[in-house]
Amino acid sequence: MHSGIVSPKGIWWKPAGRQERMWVTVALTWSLIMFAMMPLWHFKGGQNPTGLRSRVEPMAFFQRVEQFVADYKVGEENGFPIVEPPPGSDVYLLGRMWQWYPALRLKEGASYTLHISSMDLNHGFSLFPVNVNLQIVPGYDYALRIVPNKAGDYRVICNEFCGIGHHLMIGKIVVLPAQTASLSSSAQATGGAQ
Ligand SMILES: [Cu+2]
Repeated sequence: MHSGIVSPKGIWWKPAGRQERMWVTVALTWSLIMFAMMPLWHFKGGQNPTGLRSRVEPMAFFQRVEQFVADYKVGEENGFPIVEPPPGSDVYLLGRMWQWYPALRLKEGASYTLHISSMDLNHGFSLFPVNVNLQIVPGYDYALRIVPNKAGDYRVICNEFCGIGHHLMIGKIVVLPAQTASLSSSAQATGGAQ
């Protein structure tokens, strides 16, 4: 019978063969490279979020979103507001079962502070077709300083399973080319008056 206390009899240990040593060396080297990549990527990867985050009650966040929509709404699509905030402003995006609210229209080359939060449960923000992924957690205002660098039609897809309508949870962000005349000047005027 084998026991962890009694040492086994006979020659039970042989030095590793050439192939085994080679593969252990390969695996060890690779794991050390990957280990070094973690801190390296933190400093060189250029992918870290800007780290502006704070706690917020879902209803308080909802009110900010509603104010944002009222201030900068420029149109509607199937009853869904399209919002074009002026460059430099705070932009709000709300995730809830099962939509991203509202649709955003941003300008290429302009900088914004994008606030994202959830009303109900965890959602995943992924920006298609570029590779941006964030966890959206209720109770937290997750803010990012962003500069859209390429005009186009983007989709926000929820990548965290959130129920029966999860696959329908698709939002819209349109980035207008830098030279386009802004539609928000009138919205800004009404926003300022409120
Ligand atoms: Cu979701």
